[in-house]
Amino acid sequence: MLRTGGNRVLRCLHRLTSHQHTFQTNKNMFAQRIYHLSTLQGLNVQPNIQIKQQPDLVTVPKHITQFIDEASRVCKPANIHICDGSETEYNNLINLMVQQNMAVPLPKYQNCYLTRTDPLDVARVESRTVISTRNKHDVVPNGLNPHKGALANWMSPEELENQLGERFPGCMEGRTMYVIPFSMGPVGSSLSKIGIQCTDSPYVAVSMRIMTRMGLDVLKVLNEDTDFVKCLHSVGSPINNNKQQRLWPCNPEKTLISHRPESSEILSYGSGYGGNSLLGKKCLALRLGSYMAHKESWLAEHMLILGITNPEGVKKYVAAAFPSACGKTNLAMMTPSLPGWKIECVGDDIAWMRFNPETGYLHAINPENGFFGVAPGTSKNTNPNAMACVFKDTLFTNVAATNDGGVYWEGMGEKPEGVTDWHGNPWDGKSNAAHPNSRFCTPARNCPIMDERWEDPEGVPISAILFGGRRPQGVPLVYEAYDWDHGVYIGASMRSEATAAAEHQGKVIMHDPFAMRPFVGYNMGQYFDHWLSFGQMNNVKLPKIFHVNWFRKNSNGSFLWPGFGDNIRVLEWIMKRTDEISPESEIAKKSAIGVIPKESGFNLDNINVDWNELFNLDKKFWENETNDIGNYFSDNLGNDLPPQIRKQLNLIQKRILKL
Ligand code: SAT
Ligand code: MN
Repeated sequence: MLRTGGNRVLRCLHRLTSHQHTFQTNKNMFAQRIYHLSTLQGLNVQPNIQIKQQPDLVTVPKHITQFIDEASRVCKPANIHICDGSETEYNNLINLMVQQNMAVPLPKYQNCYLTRTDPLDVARVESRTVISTRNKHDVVPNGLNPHKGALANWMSPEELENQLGERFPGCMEGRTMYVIPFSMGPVGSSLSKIGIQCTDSPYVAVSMRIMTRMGLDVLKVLNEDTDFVKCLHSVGSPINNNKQQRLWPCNPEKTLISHRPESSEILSYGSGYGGNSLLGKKCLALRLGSYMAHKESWLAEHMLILGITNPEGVKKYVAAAFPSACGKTNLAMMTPSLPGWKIECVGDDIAWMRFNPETGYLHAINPENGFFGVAPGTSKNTNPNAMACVFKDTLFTNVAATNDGGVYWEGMGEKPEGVTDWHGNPWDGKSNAAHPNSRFCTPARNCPIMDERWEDPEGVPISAILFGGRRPQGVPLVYEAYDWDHGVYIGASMRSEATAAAEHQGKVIMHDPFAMRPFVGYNMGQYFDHWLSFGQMNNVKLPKIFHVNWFRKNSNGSFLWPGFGDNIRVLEWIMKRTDEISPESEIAKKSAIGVIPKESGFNLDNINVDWNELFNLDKKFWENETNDIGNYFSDNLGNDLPPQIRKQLNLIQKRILKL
């Protein structure tokens, strides 16, 4: 039985991948169809087409209706709802979630809601995230002794077909399938990419409206030639299967987040949360994005983008890669502690960048339309701009609630009385009130410091790229690469303490090249090569590359650097360095690991820090560090490691000997 069901879906899903073929064999079946924008009941495509009359008609190109047809044929939803992205639709969906106890209104704020997920569905699941290509080597480098989960997980096309066949047939029974047309990047920009996500989760539909440009505007720009990414998502909990329905439907045992970069498809099953289900974000903008970027000579990166204006009015843009939950949102929205300085936000998580032939600069756009930020630790002190956005039009997930209709999380400020924890139980004051990976999902337009060019289809010119992570030991506050290859080495050798953004337990220091370890859509060795290749380009203004670490601790376990608004001091030094060529200057000097600031050339007005400890380079630490990095490269990349990266490692190891 299962076999038959599986085979049927195999064929259907196969057709999803090759619409050329579908078009030829089903020419008559797929006559151009006009979809009517639907209300909540939606329209029922299978088996009888019941079209609810609406005043607004949109003609959807055939290759797109084919995808919707195929998705509905396989998943068998009770209704189909084509999302128009309107406010009315958003409100209707939210009301539906409230009726179904999937969302709770937060009357203390304006248009804010709280959702609590199943405790088994709280973060990205890297162990069940796979990339499927014909050749394994297109995804997995030739490591000599690959560490499990160290780089992308590959699955063969045959195995994936089987896995999908066990999951998707009938998975939406009894549910509505929402069809979400979305654009990553401004609608119509040549840098943007279109996706169509079919999902049975209203939570995903409303979140996608916040995080992407979604709805009618996208449908209107589609034509017969529009490439789009096919995104199919199900919570994996059909209503007609007689199993007890959970308030937050999911299927943790069967979760699988799969990507087929060669046919631009994402198929995600079993999880309703975050990067597992909002498929425009990590799946499209990073995994498929990096794959496309490699082919098309651009970069899709896990980076925030910000503008810095100094007291003289000079403005520069910077992009920075840190792993998930390491403070990208805080840096992107920083309130500088130094007078006269201004930070403006372009994006907090993802940057799509390409060299602009006219300016020669690397231009970056933020493909997203909102922030899916970590709530714990966000406060009026640490990120007043985030606090200014999240109390209107925001969907909170897994934070705690207060009895006056507000929210609470660790590090938000004073502990209120009468808190309900993220499980929905009275808080005992000891366990976590909010889940460490609890989030706010809020539109970018709410942020008071959005940069005036944040939606510029040309992007903003990047002068510096920062790499960083949580490094309690050994790694100084800031250092600068000697040249492009050294900078690429610094990205490749990034490490950071694990956070709650994925399933990793404990505070282990993980290797995380370019903060892209969970997000690279192709062979990491080729990805390093791709970065190196920009160093060979003519007529380009390469950004300078830096490494930063706000998290170094002293022997008592206290942070050596105040961080947050004081990080402007580091940005000030970086901004000055983007105008200097020589590694040695009034403000900079050489070190074993890169160019570091001179104490006299760094703004320490009105703060007290232990400069020597902050910049101390310990020979033993750096010997171990570079050995670990060398082993990581051999184990996981083997002969796919570009020789230039090995050369940089050797150069640093030689310099360290002299420490
Ligand atoms: O869940 S997300 O992938 O969106 C958050 C993150 O890991 O950065
Ligand atoms: Mn992220």
